Amino acid sequence: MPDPTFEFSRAITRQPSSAIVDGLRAVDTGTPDLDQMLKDHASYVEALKSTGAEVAVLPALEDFPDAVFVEDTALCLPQGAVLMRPGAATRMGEVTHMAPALSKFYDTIREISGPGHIEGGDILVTSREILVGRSDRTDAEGVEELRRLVADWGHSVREVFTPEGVLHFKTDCSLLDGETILSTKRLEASGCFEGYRVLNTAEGEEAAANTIRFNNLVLMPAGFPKTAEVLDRAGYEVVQINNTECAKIDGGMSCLSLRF
Ligand code: CIR
Repeated sequence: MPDPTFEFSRAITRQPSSAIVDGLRAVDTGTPDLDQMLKDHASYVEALKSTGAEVAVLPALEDFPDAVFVEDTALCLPQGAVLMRPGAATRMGEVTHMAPALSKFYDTIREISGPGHIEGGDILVTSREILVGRSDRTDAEGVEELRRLVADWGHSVREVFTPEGVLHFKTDCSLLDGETILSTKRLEASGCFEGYRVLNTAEGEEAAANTIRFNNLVLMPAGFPKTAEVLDRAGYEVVQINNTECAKIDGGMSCLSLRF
């Protein structure tokens, strides 16, 4: 039996559009370069495919600057998919564009209807529960609606908190296997991972926390050698992907795909 938390046969991604220059960001550190981002995106898709998975690349959406970050639009579980309700007003419409792509693979699709908000970047699915970090994008009502929607699928939802000033819960952590989490020290200090095995990002390399375990690989942003070493020593097969352009608009490895 595959472990549904990291063994996947499919992924959905979306081509970056030229609107990426208008992507949301907390701090302006420069304009993302579309050509570089397209190269990085191609490397990311290749890495996913190299594990044997089928990877869909949806067409760019020129009206939605952040649409390349497909993770925020849905939660993919073995029993069905749940369409999200992003807390960023400019990202709401992305969900409508994701629904048809998901319906090709899922018979059951549920949706967060509101009034709450929730984005996929705040959701970490482990082998025992679904952790949802409240953040500027995900509120208590959004968490509660998700809890109700997935209860009969046998999933329990635990509300946790995203550190102040951090965009999403998974900006600061990622799943390495069903029981192991890579986390920044500041997030682990909140106590939310008690009972899990936790590996920490190296000091000054907090931006390496957003990785993805995808089948045999861990995809991580390039440029964080000490954290790469931590993962390597722990026995993970690491692939480093340039993330300089996505990082300018607060995006990373997990945001770029839906995995199921
Ligand atoms: C945003 O602010 O919504 C985008 N610029 C970045 C989204 C990153 N998504 C993620 O971490 N799941």
